Amino acid sequence: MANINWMGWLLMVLLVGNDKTVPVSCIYVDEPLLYDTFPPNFVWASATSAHQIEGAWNVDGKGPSIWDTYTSQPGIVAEGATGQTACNSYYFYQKDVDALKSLNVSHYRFSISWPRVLPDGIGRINQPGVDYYKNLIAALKVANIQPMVTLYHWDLPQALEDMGGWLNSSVADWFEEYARLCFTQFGDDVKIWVTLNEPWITAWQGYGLGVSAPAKYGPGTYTYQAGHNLILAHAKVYRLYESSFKPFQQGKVGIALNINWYSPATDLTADADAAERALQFMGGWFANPIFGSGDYPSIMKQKIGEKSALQGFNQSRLPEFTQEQKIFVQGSADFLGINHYTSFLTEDKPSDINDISYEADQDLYAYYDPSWYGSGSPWLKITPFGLRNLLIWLRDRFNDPEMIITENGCSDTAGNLDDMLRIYYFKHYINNVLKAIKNDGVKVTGYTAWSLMDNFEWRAGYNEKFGLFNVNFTSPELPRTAKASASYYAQIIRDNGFRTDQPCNNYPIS
Ligand code: PNW
Repeated sequence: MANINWMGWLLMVLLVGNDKTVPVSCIYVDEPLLYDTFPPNFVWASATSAHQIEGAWNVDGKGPSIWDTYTSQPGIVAEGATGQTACNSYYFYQKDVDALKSLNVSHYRFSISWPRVLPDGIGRINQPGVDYYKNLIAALKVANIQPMVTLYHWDLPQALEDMGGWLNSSVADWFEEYARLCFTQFGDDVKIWVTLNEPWITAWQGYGLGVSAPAKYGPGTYTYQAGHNLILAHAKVYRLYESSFKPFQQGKVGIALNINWYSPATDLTADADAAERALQFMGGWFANPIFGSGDYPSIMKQKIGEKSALQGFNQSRLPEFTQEQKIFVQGSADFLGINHYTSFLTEDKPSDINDISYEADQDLYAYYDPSWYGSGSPWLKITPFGLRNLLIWLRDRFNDPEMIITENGCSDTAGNLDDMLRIYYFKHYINNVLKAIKNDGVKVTGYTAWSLMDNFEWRAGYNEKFGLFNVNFTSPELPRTAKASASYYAQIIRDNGFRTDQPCNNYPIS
């Protein structure tokens, strides 16, 4: 036992300490757990997305996506990696279903590749692509696992990007046509739909900073235009489902927003305001129109409006919703999906007025507390308290919506099977969800672990591994092997919560 602890400590330092040294005393100090169970029928899931796992990027009639285009350029993705093969789930989906079965999950969150079913984005249907998802759903049914399906996880058909992509307001009509096809083809079996995965990433990284496909650069302008079209496209698809499919398919439709937690760095009111502003700019940007007033947060309208005027724009860089659009958008979701990973400390800090960007518009400085544990991703620090705080914040700001955690998880770079760091992460984040439900009365109805398996982690390639299952990428069969965290997660699901006599729940790390 002593030996195992020592090994664990070493591994922990190796995994956690790749960008700093973790004080040894921190490693064994666990936050006290709440030993209790989740509500009956709680949704337990794990997730992937099409481009990250499917491979088969150009077979059976699939059209190229903006990520296929983006990763074909040299120097973009770490080590020139691409999603061309990835986990080859287009062929090996039964392995994924087997892995899911061993986790005891009730649901599998996966995404449909838009260009696989509509190679040109609109028009011509690619039947082999439709059949692939039918086969996957059928295999899930045999395993008694329900699908939770994301319509858009970043892989826009290149043909639509060639017409302006998310900057073209016609994108709402294109997205509606695609969604209608999916609801028609798969809606008898899919009862939980997610329209968009993380519109924040598309708007800010895809069209603002240009560090994600389609790599357009307009940090203070395109960002908000893309965001606006994303919200309207989401609402259009919600209304389509509500009027034409919900009456007989009886599912729910939501949106998955990635929202960090922001704590004030000090007791100063200015820093508390800065933290609130950061949350509003990240979460409120999309949640306020859909779950709140039907419009952007007032702090965004004020800041961007004032700065735009000083910068010589003749109108705000933040587009306006018409009265009809506000009514159309408000209430356009049955649940709020939350992708949550990490937290920041926040200070008030006025930006340079010549800096025309979404980031500068916020007038703040956000950073990580150096005492927080790291992970395999530079942006991901382990802060379980953040998830509970975020859930409470969302409940209070957006009318106590039903929430599903649509992603939560942690990376390492080793992909080791003895993944104590990930067990630590899941234990404490999931326990904070339980506390939010039991102690704070937040309406969370499901939890999704990101990710089912190591996969194509976008610009980080295959270096940052989020999987509950290891994938051996050097073997052509791409075998999936359960990590220790997979057994731990399966145990939590089996118990529907935290039991005192579950060894991992008593022993702090493993
Ligand atoms: C999510 N952040 O992206 C995506 O939905 C997944 O496809 C991805 O694999 C996963 O998280 C891990 O990265 C995020 O900077 C990217 O806060 C960045 C952030 C959050 C989520």
